[in-house]
Amino acid sequence: MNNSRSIPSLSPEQVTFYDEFGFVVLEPAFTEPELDALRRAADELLAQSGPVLPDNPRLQIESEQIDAQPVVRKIEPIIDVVPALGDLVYDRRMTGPVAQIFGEEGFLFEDKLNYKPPFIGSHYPLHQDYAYWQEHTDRLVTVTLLLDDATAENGCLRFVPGSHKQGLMPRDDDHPRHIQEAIDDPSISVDAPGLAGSLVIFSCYTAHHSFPNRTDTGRRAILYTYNPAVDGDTYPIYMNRHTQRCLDWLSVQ
Ligand SMILES: O=C(O)CCC(=O)C(=O)O
Repeated sequence: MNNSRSIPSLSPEQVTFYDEFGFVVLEPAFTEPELDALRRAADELLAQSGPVLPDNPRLQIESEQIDAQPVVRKIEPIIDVVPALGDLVYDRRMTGPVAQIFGEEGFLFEDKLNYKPPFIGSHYPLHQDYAYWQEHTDRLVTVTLLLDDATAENGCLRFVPGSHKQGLMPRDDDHPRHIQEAIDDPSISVDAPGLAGSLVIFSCYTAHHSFPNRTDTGRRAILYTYNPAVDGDTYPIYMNRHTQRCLDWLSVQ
């Protein structure tokens, strides 16, 4: 764990940008050897998360297959599977910007790794994460660490600038968490590309989505969401329940 406080977090301009638009992309904060180690951790996570079956509670699976094989879209939670992913949670490069935004330290709230695989990586419809988390504090901030370059072509995150100031937006009748189709207009959101090692930080109210990945390389990203320390360490109750369900499922395979 790297808790050095000398690492600069957000500049005044980045704070202003985040306050105004609800997201900010930071220059790469991780070196190539560190990224390689994390990419290996992402591979190990895939290998250790159990069979790629639709009822594996740790996995989301792409609807398209590659060579008639199912392909993982997302794994959640992740920190109990690979120690290097647990070590990253309180790395100051992840938590420094969050502490600056909260004005106090944060606790991990949720952890996941999105794979966005080559050729078949699917889109994410426009949504606000808080729609999923309404029974919790709404002071939640997600730090996305890009393991690969994220581009418009491979389906980088896209945000609706300023949407974090609007509260929860009207949602689809068919899907209680997706923002109404009428609002799901690509022209209201902007690409947030970044080089591998960059951090993409956004509020739980910032509406976001991503387009499919039709390129020949994956676009992996680790997403850790934090809550302010004043709201307590909810992970042992909220997320560990899900972790236990994943472990129980695996134990009977
Ligand atoms: O990785 C992406 O493209 C979107 C991620 C996202 O919106 C989510 O996991 O909630």
